Amino acid sequence: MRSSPLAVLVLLLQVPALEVLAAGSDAKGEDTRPRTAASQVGAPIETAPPNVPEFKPAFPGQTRAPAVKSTTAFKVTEIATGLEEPWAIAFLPDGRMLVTLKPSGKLLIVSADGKKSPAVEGLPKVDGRDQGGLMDVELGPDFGKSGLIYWSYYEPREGGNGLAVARAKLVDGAKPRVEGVKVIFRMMPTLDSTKHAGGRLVFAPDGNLFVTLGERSILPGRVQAQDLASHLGKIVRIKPDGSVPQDNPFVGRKGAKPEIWTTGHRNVLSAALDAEHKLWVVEMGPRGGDEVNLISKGKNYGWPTIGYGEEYSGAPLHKKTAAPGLEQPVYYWDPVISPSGAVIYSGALFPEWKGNLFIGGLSSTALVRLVMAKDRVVGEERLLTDRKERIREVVQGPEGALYLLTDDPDGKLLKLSPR
Ligand SMILES: [Ca+2]
Repeated sequence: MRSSPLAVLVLLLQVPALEVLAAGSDAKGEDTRPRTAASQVGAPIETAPPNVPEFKPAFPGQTRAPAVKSTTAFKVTEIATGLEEPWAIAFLPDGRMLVTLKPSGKLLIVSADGKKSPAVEGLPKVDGRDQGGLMDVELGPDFGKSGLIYWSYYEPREGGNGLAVARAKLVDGAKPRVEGVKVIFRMMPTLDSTKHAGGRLVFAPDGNLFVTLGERSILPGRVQAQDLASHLGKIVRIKPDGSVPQDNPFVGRKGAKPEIWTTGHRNVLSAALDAEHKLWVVEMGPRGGDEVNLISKGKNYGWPTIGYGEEYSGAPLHKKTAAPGLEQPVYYWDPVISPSGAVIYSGALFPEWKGNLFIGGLSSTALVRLVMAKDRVVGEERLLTDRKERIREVVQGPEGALYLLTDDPDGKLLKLSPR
């Protein structure tokens, strides 16, 4: 007999997106034909006025892409509840999941039917105030042999904190623990801030590790996003042992941090590789300025010089949206979605989603789906809006379902699979 320790609640998806489509397409009349993956309406899913109407997109489709609607019916299963502000999921080879809890710094192992392990022992203390704590977790590329896992966290330091990345051997069992903890990267300088330290980890197929960072929100940090002597506001690329790949773009430049891969970022909480191994990130922007960026070695993504948003006070932030030598975002949102967590779908369960960029939305309380073509966004859908939950993380499970975490003191681990 099989029994689950938790009642598994299966919610059938409603079709709120269709209602939004109808509301957004009233100029053309409601389209009542059956919709297919290819059927799009011209109106964007976003109907609220922009915060910064004076800023216009650099090219058609850079914002407010046409609304699209998934045709594959799916269900949402609550795998686990009672997770205190969970942040990230990493799948173990046997289908269990490592799940991080941000403020407490706890790492749990959660089984496919929702059983939680005791907290993994041996992780260093985190600064769990505000946006800080234990962030991402990933298996090392050689996990099968080494058992190494990697995680990012706000490291308490003299004079403040900073993002750190550590690795250790996971020792599984009834009382799981880590052994041989080594801090392999420390974002410098240390600042006294509880915000904007990034923290997403992505292993590239060549074994190098991308770590996304942020500029700490406070003004002394913000200006460092353009400073090669600082890690703040950068994406860095390191080897699994923390050493610097010699083909990093600023290796050998006097005064530059050699770990830097790209510059000019505000706070990157979402990163994913596509089928061609290109790195995509989604940046938490200012008011009216969340961005999707396609990351290329050595490029400058503009923060705080250019952008499409404004200060949350409403004060102007950028004189211009474009400047020579500064990259344009592939896509931006005004109003914002507050992105956190992203995956590019490659599974077999939802053929119509292949190559789509999924993003967890916090303030937007949605799972945002972007349909991509030739490195541009050609369609946008907001899923799960009926649940009204802040979505912190989205990953693809080994069988091709999507797994999500909700951002809440009573956070949930959700599975999204075909009905
Ligand atoms: Ca930018």
